[in-house]
Amino acid sequence: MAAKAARRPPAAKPVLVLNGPNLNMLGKRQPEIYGRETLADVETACRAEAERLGLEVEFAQSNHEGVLVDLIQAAREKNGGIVINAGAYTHTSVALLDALNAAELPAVEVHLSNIYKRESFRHRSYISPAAVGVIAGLGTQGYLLALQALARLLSR
Ligand code: CA2
Repeated sequence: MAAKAARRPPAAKPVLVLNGPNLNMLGKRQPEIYGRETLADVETACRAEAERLGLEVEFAQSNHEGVLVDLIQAAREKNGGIVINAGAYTHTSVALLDALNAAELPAVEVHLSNIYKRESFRHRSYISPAAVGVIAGLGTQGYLLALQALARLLSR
């Protein structure tokens, strides 16, 4: 009889840290809102935190809604959870909401700024209904807190 293929438990799959439009500009413009750290600095900090937590991470950024949908669709098989800062698509994208719901993975929504302190159009998130939790206003620390939350959820 053929041996059953060993399946990796979901917790062993890497967490996808996904960033949306304009987040590649972090640290280069509007430091008064988004701080001085670059997206490369955020990736470095996430990798260090992930190592401390015993998680693997994959980091991605795109300015294109369809590319973000593709990455979320692929995550359903490849990843154990998602940390997502969807940037401005947070406030507009039914496509990202649908993709996150279809992925059926724990997702934590992160925003660097406190979106509730800003313009009213930023108060509405289309993707929050697909998230296990939302972190806003804590700068880049929000990504690390999101990884901590996922590490705990995935270890259950
Ligand atoms: O606070 C956040 O993390 C946001 O997701 C950032 C988005 C914004 O549209 C959301 O309402 C809240 C914007 C990301 C743009 O990032 C830049 C960073 C530096 C310079 C220019 C843009």
